[in-house]
Amino acid sequence: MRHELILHHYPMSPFAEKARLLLGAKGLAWRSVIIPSVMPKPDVLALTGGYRKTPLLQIGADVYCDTALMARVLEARQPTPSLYPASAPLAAPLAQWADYTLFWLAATVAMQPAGAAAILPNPTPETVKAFRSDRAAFTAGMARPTLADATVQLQAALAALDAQLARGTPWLLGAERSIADFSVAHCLWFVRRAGPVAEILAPHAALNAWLDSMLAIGHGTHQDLASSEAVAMAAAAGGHAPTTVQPGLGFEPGQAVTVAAVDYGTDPVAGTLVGLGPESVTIARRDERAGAVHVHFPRQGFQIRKEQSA
Ligand SMILES: N[C@@H](CCC(=O)N[C@@H](CS)C(=O)NCC(=O)O)C(=O)O
Repeated sequence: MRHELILHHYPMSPFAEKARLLLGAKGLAWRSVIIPSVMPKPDVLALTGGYRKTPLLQIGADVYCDTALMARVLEARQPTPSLYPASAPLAAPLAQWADYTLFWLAATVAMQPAGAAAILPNPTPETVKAFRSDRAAFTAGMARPTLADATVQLQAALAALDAQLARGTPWLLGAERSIADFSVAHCLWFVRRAGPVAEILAPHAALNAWLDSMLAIGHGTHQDLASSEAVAMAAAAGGHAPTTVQPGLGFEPGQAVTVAAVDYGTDPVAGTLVGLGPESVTIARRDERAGAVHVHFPRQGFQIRKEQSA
C-alpha cells in the first residue's frame, strides 16, 4: 500500500515553507498536520523519539527528519522536474550553505523586534518571551550571529545572489530550477514577512523577481489532519520502506545507536540501526502510541554514535 505524504509543520516556519514549496513543485498531494512552534510537542516526539525540529515528513510508519532528506524522498517519489539537474552539480552544496549559513543570517535579521512583531502570530510580550526562551534552549551552545554581524553578512549574501541572477538565468544555477533555489527561497520568504525589516531586500531587483517566481510555485493540494490521527496512522501502517545497512561505513545492522543533529536542536534519538548509506541513516524504535517507527535522517549534518545495547 502506498501511504499518504503527511507534513508536520506550522505556518511561520521557513524550513516548513521550503517543504511546502517542494511539495508544490513536485505536484504531490499531501496531508497537513499543524504542530506547536515551541516545546512541548508530545505527538512529534512520539513519532521521532526526540528530534523536535520542524518540519517532519511522515509516510505511514516512516518518519523523515530534515528537509535535505525530505527533498531526496520527494525526488524518488516524483522524479520530474528534478531537484538535482545534471546541469547544476553545485545544487546540493549551495543548498547546504543556504540551509546552514544563510538561514541564520536571515532568521537573526528577521527576528529583531520589529520583524518578530510582524512574523509571530500573536506577538504579546508573554508569547515573544516564551518564543525567545524556547529558541535560546534550542540553540544553546551554538555561536549564533549577532544582529550587527548578521545584517552585514546578509547584505553581502543578498548582493551576491542578486548578481548571480542578474546574469540572466531564470534560476540560481542556470536554466533549470534546483534544490538550491528552494533553500535560498525559504530564507528570503522569512525576511519578506518581517514587516519593515523586509526593506533589506529592496535594492535587489533580480533577486526579488526570482523570489516572486519561487513563491508562485505554491503549496499544491493538501488536506488537514489532526496530529493524533497521524500518530494512529503510523501505528496502523504495518511495515516500512525497505532499507539496508551498507558495509564499510563503520556500523553494523542491528546495532544500538543514537543519531543527533550536530548544529542545534541536538537531542539524540535512540534506536536500532536498520539503514545506512552515504545519503541517510535510519533507526528503528518503538513508541507506545506510534508503534514500530523507522526514523530517517540525512547523513550530512548528523552524528551516529554506538550505544550499549539495553
Ligand atoms: N536542517 C533542518 C532545520 C530545521 C529547522 O531549524 N527548523 C526550525 C523552524 S524553521 C525549527 O525546528 N525550530 C524549532 C521548532 O520548530 O521547534 C531542516 O532542513 O529541516
